[in-house]
Amino acid sequence: MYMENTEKRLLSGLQPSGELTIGNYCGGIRQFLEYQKEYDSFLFVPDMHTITVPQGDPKLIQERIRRFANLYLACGLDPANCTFYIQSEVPAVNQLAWILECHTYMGELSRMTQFKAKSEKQTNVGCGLFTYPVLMAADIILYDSNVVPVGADQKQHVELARDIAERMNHKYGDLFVVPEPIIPKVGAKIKDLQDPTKKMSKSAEDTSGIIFLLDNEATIKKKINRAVTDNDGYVAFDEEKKPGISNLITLYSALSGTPLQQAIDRFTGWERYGDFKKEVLEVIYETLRPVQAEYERLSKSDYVDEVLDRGRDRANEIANRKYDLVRRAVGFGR
Ligand code: ATP
Ligand code: LTN
Repeated sequence: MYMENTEKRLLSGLQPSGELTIGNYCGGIRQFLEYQKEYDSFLFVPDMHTITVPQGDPKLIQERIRRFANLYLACGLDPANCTFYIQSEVPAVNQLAWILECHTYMGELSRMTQFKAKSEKQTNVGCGLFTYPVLMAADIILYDSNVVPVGADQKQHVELARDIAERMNHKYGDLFVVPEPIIPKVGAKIKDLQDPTKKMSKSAEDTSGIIFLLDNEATIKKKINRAVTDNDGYVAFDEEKKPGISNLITLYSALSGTPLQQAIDRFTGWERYGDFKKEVLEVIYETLRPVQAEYERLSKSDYVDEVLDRGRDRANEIANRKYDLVRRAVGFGR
C-alpha cells in the first residue's frame, strides 16, 4: 500500500453547528488534546457537514467557524504538532466522497442512528443528511488515519468508515488504512443538565441544560444550580435511578482527571446537593477560565489564519496525492 505517513495518524473534527459545549470538550476535544503529541495529528472544522441540516445566515456560519478555530487553539491544540484545517478548503474530500458513495449501500446508511434521530426532526430531509457518514468516511480515510477520537454517538460512523475502507481495499487492492475509533472511558456521553436522559447537544433548541465553553461564570452557576437531580437527599452513582447526579459525577471526573471510581467514592453519601454542585462548579471554572482567557487573546489577532493556511496547504498536498491514487484505481481519467 502507498502510505503517506511513517508516524501513526490521528484525526478528528467537530461540526460548527452550534457553539461548543462542555460535552464536546469531554467527548471530543479533551481526548484529542491528550493524544495529539503521540501521533501525526489532524484536526479540522467540518463545515460541509454543518449544512446537512438547515442553517441560518451563511455569515453566521463563517463567524462560528472562526470562533471554533480560535476555541480549539485556546483549548490547547498545538499547531506545531497538528495539521489544523477547514474541511471545505480541501476539495479532494468531496471527490473521494463521491467514489465512496458509489460503494456504500442504502441499507447501511439507513441503519445509522444519528440519521434516524436527526431526520425525524425535519419535514424536508436533505440527501446530504443521509450521505453524511460517507463524507465523514472520506474525511478519515483520505489521510490514512489510524485512530479517530470521538464521543460515543460517532462510533457507528467510524465503524462504517472501517467497513467502506475494507470494501475498497478488497475490490481495488490495499488503498486505505482501516481506522479505529477511540472512545473515552469517562465522559463519552455527557447528558443535558435539564434532561439527563438525553445527550447534551450543541444544536438543541433549549440551552438551559447546556454549558457552552464560552458561557460566563454567572451563567454556568445558574445552569449547574438548576441542574435536575432527584429528591433522594444523598449522592450516589446510578445512571438509571439517579441520572442527574451521575451525570454531574461523570462531568467532575472527566474534567478533573479524577478516575471515575475515585470521584464516586469521594461524593457518595453527601447529603447536601448544593455542596456537591459547588465542587462540580469549581472544576468547570478551573477548566474554562484559562480557555476563555486565551480565547479572548487569540480572537483579537489573526494568528488563527496563519495556522489554518498552513494546515490547508499540508492537508491538500496529502489529500491530492491520495485522491490521485484512488481515482486511477477506480479507472477515472486517461
Ligand atoms: P449536534 O447537536 O450538532 O449534532 P453535537 O453537540 O452532538 O452537535 P458533534 O459536532 O456531533 O456535537 O460532535 C463533536 C464531538 O463531540 C464528537 O466527537 C462527539 O462524539 C462529541 N460529543 C458530542 N456531544 C457529546 C456529549 N454530550 N458528550 C460527550 N461527547 C460528545
Ligand atoms: N460527524 C462528526 C464530525 C466529523 C468527524 C469527521 C469526526 C466529520 N468528519 C471525521 C471525526 C472524523 C461529528 O462530530 N458530528
